[in-house]
Amino acid sequence: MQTHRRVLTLDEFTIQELRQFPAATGELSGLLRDIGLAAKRINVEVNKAGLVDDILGDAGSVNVQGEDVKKLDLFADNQLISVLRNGIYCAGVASEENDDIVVFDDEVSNRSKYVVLMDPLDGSSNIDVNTSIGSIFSICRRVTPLGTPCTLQDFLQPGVRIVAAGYVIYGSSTMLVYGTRRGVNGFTLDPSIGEFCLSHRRMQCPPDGTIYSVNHGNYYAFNPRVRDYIEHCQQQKNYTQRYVGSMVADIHRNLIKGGVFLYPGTVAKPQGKLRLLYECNPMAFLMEVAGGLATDGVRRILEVPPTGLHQRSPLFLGSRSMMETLTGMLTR
Ligand code: AHM
Repeated sequence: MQTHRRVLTLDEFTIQELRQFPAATGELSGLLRDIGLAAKRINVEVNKAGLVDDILGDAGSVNVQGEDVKKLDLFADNQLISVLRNGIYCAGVASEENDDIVVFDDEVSNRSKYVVLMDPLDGSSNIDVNTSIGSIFSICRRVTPLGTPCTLQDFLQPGVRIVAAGYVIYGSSTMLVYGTRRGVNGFTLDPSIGEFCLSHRRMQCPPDGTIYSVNHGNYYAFNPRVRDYIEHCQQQKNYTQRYVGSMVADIHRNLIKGGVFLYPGTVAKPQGKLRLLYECNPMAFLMEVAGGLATDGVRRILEVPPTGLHQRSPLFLGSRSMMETLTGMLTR
């Protein structure tokens, strides 16, 4: 008789991991469970886009980055904040959608040792055209004393201090990918039971690849070294260019298939577009744990000292061997 391998849900997986560390308190697992719950709620709304009038389109405001805020951006932000606020594992949140940190200043939250940094809905300019979008998060241990409200200091930590990071991709299927220093694992949402189930165990970015992902429309605004690298890619017979314009989708593909993702600075925007704390750091953390590399062109992304919540950074990340060629060309 054929026996079916039983798949592990996200909760079962985090509990199994916990069992290997009897001293662990389970707070990080609890936080991941909360984020998974918010992701499922966001997924339901994302899937309704196109059917329900009041989901698509602009919310009519501009965020701190100067970008149009979409209604789904706000929905995702509210869901994540409310789940984390109602939980018992998070002291506060920094979100791309909010100017300032959100401090959950109550007795229980003040005792929580973690803070969460997030881009609730990345690639939101793609919502209206039914293209993959994502949520990105990282979790840091706070540096201020437990029992007090968290402060900005807890959020302005370099990426090397990240404890866990991940993303949710709302694509042809919905996946939650998260990593701790022990490894990166991917969970696919099984809509029949409403659970994220382990589908990609111990994800490793192939050491080499053939995909390069960059917005060619900015080619003439890039510095000559970046252009040289793009030309180098064009000259490789087996290379192919893929760019969705939704970093979660672009990086998820490259993580699985091997490749590099570039969002360099331009003449007008030397620091590029992506935010260090909400986008670059979590993706760099995952990529490094999965065996890849991530830099701002010169420095390891995870070592860049944050000076402001919404600071931007150029980003280059992906397969180790391609990244070595790229950084060699950028720094020669
Ligand atoms: P958005 O959330 O406002 O859409 O911006 C973030 C996105 C990233 O996901 C993506 O990599 C980048 O912006 C694409 O920018 P561009 O259109 O300049 O290539």
